[in-house]
Amino acid sequence: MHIFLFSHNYKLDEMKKIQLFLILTFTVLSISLCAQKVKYQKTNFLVSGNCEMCKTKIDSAAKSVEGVKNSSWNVVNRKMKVKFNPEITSIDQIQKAIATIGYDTEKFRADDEVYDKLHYCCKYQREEKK
Ligand SMILES: [Cu+2]
Repeated sequence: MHIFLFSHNYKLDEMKKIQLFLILTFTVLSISLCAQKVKYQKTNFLVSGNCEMCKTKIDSAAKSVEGVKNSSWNVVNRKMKVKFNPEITSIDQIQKAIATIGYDTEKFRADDEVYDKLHYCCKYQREEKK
């Protein structure tokens, strides 16, 4: 009788230990998964434009895209720098958003209609349509 009880209890203890071990493992795993930081991607591309007014519009168009962390367009060399979360958005989506408001990017050309409506000092020199 005694021996049976002992062995029974012993098995229970082992089970509890295994259970505890499993719970701990899962807890540590889930915590480390939650704590994983967003890995932002950086990209550079050219965007046509002329002035500070263009800059305000281009930057706000890029920032309006969900997943864009920050963006900065350089009025002198027309280079756009964007930092974004590649799990939420893409380079194409960001360039499209800029082209939508009238500014040509490397990959997308703005609609002529939208370009024509730009403020006269923002009408940048455009490459001929191919
Ligand atoms: Cu402008």
